[in-house]
Amino acid sequence: MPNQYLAIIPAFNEEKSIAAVIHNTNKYVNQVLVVDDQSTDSTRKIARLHGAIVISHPRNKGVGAAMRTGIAYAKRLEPNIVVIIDADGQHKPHDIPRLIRPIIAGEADLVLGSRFLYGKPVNMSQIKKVGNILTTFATSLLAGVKFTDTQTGFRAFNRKVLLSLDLVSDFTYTQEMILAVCHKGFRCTEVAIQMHTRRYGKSKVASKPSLYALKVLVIMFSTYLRLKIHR
Ligand SMILES: Nc1nc2c(ncn2[C@@H]2O[C@H](COP(=O)(O)OP(=O)(O)O)[C@@H](O)[C@H]2O)c(=O)[nH]1
Ligand SMILES: [Mg+2]
Repeated sequence: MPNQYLAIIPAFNEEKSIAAVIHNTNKYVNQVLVVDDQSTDSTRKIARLHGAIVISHPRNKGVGAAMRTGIAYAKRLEPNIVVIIDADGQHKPHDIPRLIRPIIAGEADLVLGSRFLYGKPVNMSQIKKVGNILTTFATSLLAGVKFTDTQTGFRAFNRKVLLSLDLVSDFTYTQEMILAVCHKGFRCTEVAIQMHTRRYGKSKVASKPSLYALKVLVIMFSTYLRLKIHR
């Protein structure tokens, strides 16, 4: 798939939102890849019906493991740009052109869609905001680059970043990917995006903010040590 754009969508029980996300994402990319984790609803079936390539794990492994699967598949396709977008409708596919613009312009290798670039999002709970600010502060410190939102699942990167990725955490990929990409000297930037309130289904990854923060801190520090050791 030379010169093309691929979207990776991690999905778990998103039958009410996945169709619109795939349909609208398809306007901006050549192929959509959905990584499902044994959803117990019709997510898989709906994703296939809407023309996505669907990979399904035999059991639920977590969004980090799903991203690893998606990246392994993407490496075989070697697209020019990979876009990651959530299946729950919280990101708007019409922001994709703005998200990938710095990559196309040759100004960045990884672009993060930040919900905090111009102030705090209004539709995020107070506890999630505090957790995000703390984990973003710690990630920025370890990465040596100032970010405003390292938890975002809306991001894009070029083929060089794709081929360099070697993620290990099952729980989440968001901070680990940033640390690895910065460590390798790639250029990272942020563009402002709006995050919309979930209309269907339930938040899973950060549904328990204190447990989320704890798991993320473990991932961040183990990633940091791993990168330092393998320098
Ligand atoms: N494949 C896979 N996707 C997941 C899993 N947990 C969440 N997701 C997807 O990852 C994205 C972000 O998850 P969500 O729970 O909304 O995260 P939050 O908004 O940070 O609370 C959504 O598209 C979910 O469907 C999982 O265990 N496996
Ligand atoms: Mg969400």
